[in-house]
Amino acid sequence: MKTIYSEDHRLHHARLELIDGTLKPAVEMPSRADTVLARVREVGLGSVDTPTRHPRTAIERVHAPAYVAFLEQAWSLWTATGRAHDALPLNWPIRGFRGREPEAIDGKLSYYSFDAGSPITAGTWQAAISAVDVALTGVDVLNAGARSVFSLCRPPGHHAAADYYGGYCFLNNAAIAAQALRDQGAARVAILDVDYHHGNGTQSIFYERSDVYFLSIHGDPLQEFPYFLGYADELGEASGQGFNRNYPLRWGSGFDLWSAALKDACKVISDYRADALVVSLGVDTFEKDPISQFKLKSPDYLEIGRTIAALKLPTLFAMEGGYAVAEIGVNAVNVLSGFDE
Ligand code: SP5
Ligand code: ZN
Repeated sequence: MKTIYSEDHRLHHARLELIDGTLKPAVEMPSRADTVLARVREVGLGSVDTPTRHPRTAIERVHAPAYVAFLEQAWSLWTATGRAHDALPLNWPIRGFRGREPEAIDGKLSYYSFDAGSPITAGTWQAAISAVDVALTGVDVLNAGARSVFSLCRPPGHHAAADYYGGYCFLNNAAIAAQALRDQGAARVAILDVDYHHGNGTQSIFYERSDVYFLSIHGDPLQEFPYFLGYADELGEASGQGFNRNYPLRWGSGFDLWSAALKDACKVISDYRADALVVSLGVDTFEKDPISQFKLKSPDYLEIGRTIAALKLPTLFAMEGGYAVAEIGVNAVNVLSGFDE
């Protein structure tokens, strides 16, 4: 399978994130993509192509234009206040607060985000739109007749909703790809999110729609980030009722429980008669992931790829999380190699 990759991901290089009550070196770092790309080349997965630029309208099919404009301007507004270090928000509205957008950049960061772990840097905007191009070029590859494609997106996207960022995600690459597939002729698209964390952004984007079915296997929100979405009783609303599925699993879950959830999800996708599949491919389910609590082992990822391949759908894999930098390449590419078998 072809890989789509852009060097522009390096432009997003956060120094510190707030985690565990302290500022630590950001785990979502450029070397993640390097490890994955090196493994793609090592196993000879297929050609590695550069993305083509796509129009901003494709982004605005999913994201609010005001939010996109905010992301584009955030760094210059932040530095205009005399700061040269990465931008982080500090407080959020809770029950009883007003929902008005502030004028000050610090207030805008809060207004358009849900966590303090996702720094905006000098190159975040450029990197984020390059990741979207990586996803949309993947869609072009599928529409040209390929059975599958690997969009090596960075920064990741699945926590980003229509008008907010968080969880290291700014623009929702997988959601933008799914929408592009719809706009270019697919009647039904399924998004299968196998990242360790719930894909809250993707879920919320498609929650009231029946044309994009979202399914996610992830750490139980009772225990795990993002905490406030991802329960099993979230089944969609309005026209989307019955077109959303969550598989929350407790900390410590291994491949027995995880693969049972995957098999159920694949049955749902098959019954839905999707025309195309987008996989939000996070490998932070790995036993040695530094911020996660599942127990998957490297060979398990081959089996995940085989199971997904059995759906026999045109499939776009979009890279999401995975922070065990040494093993992320083997694990992510195992999914792709298993799919190609
Ligand atoms: C794309 C993606 O995988 N985003 C994940 C963002 C998670 N950020 C917050 C994680 C907090 C985890 N707390 C556990 C600390 C381990 N000592
Ligand atoms: Zn994750």
